[in-house]
Amino acid sequence: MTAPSHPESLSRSEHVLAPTPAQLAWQRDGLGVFFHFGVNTFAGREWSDGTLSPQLFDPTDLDVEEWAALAAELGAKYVVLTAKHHDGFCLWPTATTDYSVASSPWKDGGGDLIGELAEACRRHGLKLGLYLSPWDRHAPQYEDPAAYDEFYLTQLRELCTAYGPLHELWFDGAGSAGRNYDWERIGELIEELQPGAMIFNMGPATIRWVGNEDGLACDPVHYVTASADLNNYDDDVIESAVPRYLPPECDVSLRRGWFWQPGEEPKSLPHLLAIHDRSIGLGANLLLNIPPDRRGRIDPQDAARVRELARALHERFGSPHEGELVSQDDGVVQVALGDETSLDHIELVERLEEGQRVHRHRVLAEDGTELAVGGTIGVRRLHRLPAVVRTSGLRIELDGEAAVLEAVRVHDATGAPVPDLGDAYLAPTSAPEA
Ligand code: FUL
Repeated sequence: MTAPSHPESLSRSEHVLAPTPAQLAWQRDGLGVFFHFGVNTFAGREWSDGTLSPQLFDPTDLDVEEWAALAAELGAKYVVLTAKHHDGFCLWPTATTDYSVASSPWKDGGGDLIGELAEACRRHGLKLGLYLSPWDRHAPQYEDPAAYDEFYLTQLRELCTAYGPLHELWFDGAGSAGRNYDWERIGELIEELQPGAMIFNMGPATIRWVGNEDGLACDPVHYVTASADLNNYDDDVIESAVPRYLPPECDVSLRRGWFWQPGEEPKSLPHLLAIHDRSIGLGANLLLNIPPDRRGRIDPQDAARVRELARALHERFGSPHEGELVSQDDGVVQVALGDETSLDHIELVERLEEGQRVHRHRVLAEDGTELAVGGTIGVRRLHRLPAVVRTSGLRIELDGEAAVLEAVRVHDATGAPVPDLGDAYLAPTSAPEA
């Protein structure tokens, strides 16, 4: 298949790029939980420069079981842990540097946080992803690109061989503007050792960053693109010679910062629900950061807010009414709901095996009243209606060659908390002080 050079040509079906089965499975997972934990947690820092003492890393009551249980309770399908943040401190006893848990008082230097979390994830049916910052402010080799590439490849090899199947490898572009890493060898190594892992944003990426750290996508959400933003702090854009199928992941922290800091508070429930609807509800994945505190536990305020969110999502979407797709002809989908049904949310699922097709859509009630309009649908699209509607069927009009829906569900969320959507939540983006 020849990849198109202009997005307009994507409407020609022979040119629509399709996801791999692993990409589609990752998209269907939808929700992940990020854990930022490291020396910064103990120093009240967002970024540090690689000089903090490993002696600081001393969680007094570390309980990864609690982390995994909370992620599972929220309905997450995967987690991503900062194996190494920009400061270079490693959460596993790597052979590449002594700047790691092996030099810390935690378990007298005998601990392996990644190993512990991998086991907890297995117990809770969660898939494991790891973040390995390319930018490393501790490693002296960083000044010598060839030496650093070897060092980084060795770290990646350790992570890819010791902890079972990895679901995602998170390559954060922060600090890396203008720097080239050996992506060819990094890609070969992943292909050899973890062929099922999604590769976040850099090099041979299979998924991309949505372009902000507020957890917000915008309609339309295109899965095929030739560019992705590098990071939150520079204007650099990663361009590929041809478009690729690269579905977005929206990352955002429950709190203001990525690492736990005293005095910060979790985002409000309406804010979190708005993020849910602007990410998962637009067909993107959501990676919600829940930063463990200095004990190595989840801050009780954070745990309570996450449980509130889980309950609120369950109230809204926990009792779906599955529509019957009676016919799909020429972009018109007739959906039977059975008897007159009350609904205030509509959920659409596009068939994606042959690529993303829908670029506009309209949803009408049985009597012809327009209920919702939008752009892309993708792996899931949620429409919240301003009020409850009663109807026994829906007519859905799709624009997009060979577009097909896989499922239509409706929800009656009467009484459940619903968010006030808007862009008011967008936060400013400046680099943290390091
Ligand atoms: C950013 C980093 O600089 C932050 O510290 C955090 O890890 C976030 C997920 O990505 O670009």
